[in-house]
Amino acid sequence: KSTLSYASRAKTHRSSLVKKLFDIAEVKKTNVAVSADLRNTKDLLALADAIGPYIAVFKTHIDLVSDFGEATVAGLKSLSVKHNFLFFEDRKFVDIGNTVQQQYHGGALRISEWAHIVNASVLAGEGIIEALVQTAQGSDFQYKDERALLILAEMTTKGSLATGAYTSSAVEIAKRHQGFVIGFVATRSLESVRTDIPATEDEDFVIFTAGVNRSSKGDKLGQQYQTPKSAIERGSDFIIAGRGIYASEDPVASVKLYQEEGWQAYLARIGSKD
Ligand code: UP6
Repeated sequence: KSTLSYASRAKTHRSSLVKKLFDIAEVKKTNVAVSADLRNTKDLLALADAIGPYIAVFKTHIDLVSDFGEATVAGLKSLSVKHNFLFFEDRKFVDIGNTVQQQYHGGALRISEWAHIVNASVLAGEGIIEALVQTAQGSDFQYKDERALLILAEMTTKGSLATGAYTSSAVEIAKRHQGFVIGFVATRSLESVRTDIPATEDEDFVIFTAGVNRSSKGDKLGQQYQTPKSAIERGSDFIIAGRGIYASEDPVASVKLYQEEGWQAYLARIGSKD
């Protein structure tokens, strides 16, 4: 896990999108990524506007939005400018290369046009990552250097099969595609995962951790939570919280508590006092 500040990591990181992400974290003093799992445009935009000042990343499952359309995209884009946060579409691409290219770029949801960050499983092997890299680095791709990919290296659910050989393959594949691949969705730092590929000098993977909740241990469908403090101590760089924030009585009060706990744990990790 990194004991460097977001600011110093921003200076050396090879991804311009990560530089932007770390700058946002530093300026707004937040490592919160809200998981905005809401089902219509009005609720989604209202949440983004209310909690926008306190988050670094707004994570969506855009296929939950029943009235998704131009107004959704335009509304989200203008709020991300107003409040300075990035979008992460939690699409968990998992299919063959030819299919994921079309799911990412174009299609009904036009993910590549608005989502700064997306993620993919490596269940299908390295080809899925190569396919997404190919699209994002294609000559007709307008958002070059403004897009990035996280590899889903672990999952938070009970009995998850994303462990062991799967997780080490995820790390190896990420090492081979540093640049567009900026890191992982994982419950902890993956530095201790052994692979045959030595770390490059500027290797600096970003860890996004789902399954974060301040007051619950899990749900009835196998979700397992850790606290913001535990996640950051274990090497998470950005904590993803959904129901803990948006389903609470007062999402603004709630996001501020996640922000404070996440930030204090980060300061403790880098050995800073304020
Ligand atoms: N998510 C997990 N666990 C994973 C990967 N992703 O919970 O291993 C996602 C879910 C959901 C969010 O798809 O959008 O993180 C968690 O929401 P919650 O905080 O309401 O449980």
